[in-house]
Amino acid sequence: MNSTIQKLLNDQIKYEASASMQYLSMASWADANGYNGVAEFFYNQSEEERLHMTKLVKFVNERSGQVIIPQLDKPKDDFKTLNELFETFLTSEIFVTEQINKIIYECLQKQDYNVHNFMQWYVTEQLEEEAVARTLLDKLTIIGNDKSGHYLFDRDINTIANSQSNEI
Ligand code: OFO
Repeated sequence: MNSTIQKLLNDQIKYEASASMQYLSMASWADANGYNGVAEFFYNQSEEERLHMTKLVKFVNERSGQVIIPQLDKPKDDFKTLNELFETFLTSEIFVTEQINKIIYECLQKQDYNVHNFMQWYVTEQLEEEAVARTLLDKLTIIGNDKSGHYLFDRDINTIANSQSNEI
């Protein structure tokens, strides 16, 4: 495997792992603050990101590359509002998309169509996750500071997220 691509894939393993820990931290914050629906949503997101990470680890090993399991920074764990929580979600997903695009670019430069093909799954996944994050943030913007709106948002979050991903 080309060393630049291997390095980028290892970086991506770290980003997926960091996203998983970040979402776990967000799930825990939501749990502690009485938002059980939001907590469940982020526990699930955290699991998904862990699977994204593991998929990369297995792929690099299958290609006889060298995997480096990374040390992670402490995730953000202090949020003032639900809006801040979901802004963090969207920012994280946009960042991950940008990093995936860098891998795709490098694959085309180095003509590694095998990795390019593998990464298409992540491109599709990111399209979906960014759309879900934007939809949820839009709903929160509409709700504003209305506490009963937050209650309903927490109750309905999985329905909102699922209807979004079904449209894609
Ligand atoms: Fe949504 O980050 Fe994984 O790919």
